[in-house]
Amino acid sequence: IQEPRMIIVEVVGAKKNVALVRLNRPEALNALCSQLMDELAVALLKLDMNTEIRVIVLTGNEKAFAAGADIKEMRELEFAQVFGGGYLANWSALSDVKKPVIAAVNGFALGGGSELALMCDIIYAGDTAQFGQPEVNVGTMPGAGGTQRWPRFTSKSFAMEVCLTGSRITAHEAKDAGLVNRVYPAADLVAETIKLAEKIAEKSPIIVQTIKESVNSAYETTLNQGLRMERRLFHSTFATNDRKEGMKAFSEKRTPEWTSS
Ligand code: CO8
Repeated sequence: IQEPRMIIVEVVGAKKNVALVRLNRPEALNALCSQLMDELAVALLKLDMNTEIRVIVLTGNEKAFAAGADIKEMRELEFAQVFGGGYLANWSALSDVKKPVIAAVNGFALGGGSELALMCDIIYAGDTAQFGQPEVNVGTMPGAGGTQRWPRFTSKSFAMEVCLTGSRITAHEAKDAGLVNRVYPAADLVAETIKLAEKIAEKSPIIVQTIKESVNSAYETTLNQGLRMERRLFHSTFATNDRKEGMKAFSEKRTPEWTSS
């Protein structure tokens, strides 16, 4: 197996339980070519199975989170190739990850780059971040969730403006619109995001995973189906040792010791 060339994976945090994945193709503003997305999919799968890792932080560099799918790679492709070959089918790997994935967005998050951030569970941004869906300017449209997630995260009207104009919005505008939770000075962003990841990493992994699945069902199902699913998942926590330990520790006024079982 070849070592990745276009991403860097590090284990970070005081307890070494957070993975920091950096997109690392700075010469192309982290444009998401097939090789980079293949490397990312493989790395995410490995991290999802690695029991030492509790939370994944995805970032780029200060200039760009990612400036979109690789236009130079796409330029000569024909319909039959992209449709028949399932072009960029590996993009869904990120939304298949069971552990929490937090995006730390500095610089450009455009097109597929913005969509990649929207696939993450939480988005923090640096004050220089810019989000946008400029596909309309190159004669195509978002293809990795842009037209679906923007309206769910913000509003239909806001999503229409972003997708139909291709104009970029700032980190603060993205926060006001409900896309981004917090905005930090660009230089502090990754450290602040790792702090958030460490806070989540303190919790029981099995319960964290269950909560992530339940929150996601709010986007994927009707309210009634989501509520039924939430109730069932809540019931299922009673089959875990961590639920017993959590409530016992509360009664004994001590910190719980999670075993993720
Ligand atoms: N693809 C390929 N190369 C890129 C891309 C890109 N998306 N973005 C930047 N680059 C390259 C540039 O070509 C340039 O390379 P070179 O030095 O060889 O000319 C290098 O990165 C630096 O870029 P610039 O010189 O343009 O830097 P500027 O600071 O002047 O401008 C911008 C920065 C504004 C971000 C500008 O680069 C830009 O507009 N980039 C394109 C943004 C864009 O249109 N993105 C959308 C692409 S389409 C898409 O993402 C569809 C997603 C569908 C996913 C479907 C999954 C199933």
